[in-house]
Amino acid sequence: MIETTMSEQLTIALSKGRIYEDTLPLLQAAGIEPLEDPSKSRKLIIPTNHDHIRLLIVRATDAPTYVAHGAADIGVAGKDVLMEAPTDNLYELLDLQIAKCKLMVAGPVNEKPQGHRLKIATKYIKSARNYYAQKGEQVDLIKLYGSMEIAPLIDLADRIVDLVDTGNTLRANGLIPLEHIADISSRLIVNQHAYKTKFAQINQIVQQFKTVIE
Ligand code: PRT
Ligand code: MG
Repeated sequence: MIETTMSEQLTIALSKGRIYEDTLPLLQAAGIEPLEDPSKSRKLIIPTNHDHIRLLIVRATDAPTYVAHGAADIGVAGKDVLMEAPTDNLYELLDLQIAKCKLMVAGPVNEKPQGHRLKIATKYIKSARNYYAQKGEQVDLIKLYGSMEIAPLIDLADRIVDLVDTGNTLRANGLIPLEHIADISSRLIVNQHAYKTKFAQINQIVQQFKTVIE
């Protein structure tokens, strides 16, 4: 049995942007200070004030992959991303209550009557499939990787399934939210093996994060 100490190497996967910004205060509460700002640095591995703790800056959709494969011990990922990704080898430990938004169905303000099966454009194929299956509604799903709002404007699709925060993006494109699918926030995820071998260290971070989550 290898003895685990509090100063074992720990790698944390985070994405730039809102998740990084909103995770900073949580890291701070855990006494973890990044030594560089990923929005200014091109470095993708950011050292911290602890020699044994480092941050991996990854694409938001890739965070669960790094953690599932043990390339990172823990990470932060949106529930939207987790609902699409295979979650084998992962535990979802905490709802961090950050980067909140809603997964919604949206469509044109003046929707034409449909004489056909609804065509839904989305990046969130799995979530959309589950949602319409639960409603018992047959739809055709069209996978897009971004700029979903365009699809109904040029008749690629009737509606979209996308994340909505302020609703400004929908409004700017003549769309309105129609149906609420899920409330979304970011989660602390952990590699199942790391959670056993580095339990004390990870648990300490979890407890310190908890003190600042509203
Ligand atoms: O941008 P990139 O392609 O690198 O990846 P990403 O878009 O997955 O990353 P990022 O950083 O943009 O989002 C990370 C996580 O933040 C997502 O997985 C969500 O869990 C969460 N989040 C919270 C959001 C939003 N709010 C949000 N508003 N992610 C995206 N949006 C987008 C939305 O897709 C739409 O285009 O913002 C637009 C809508 O915003 P409003 O305010 O106009 O309604
Ligand atoms: Mg984005």
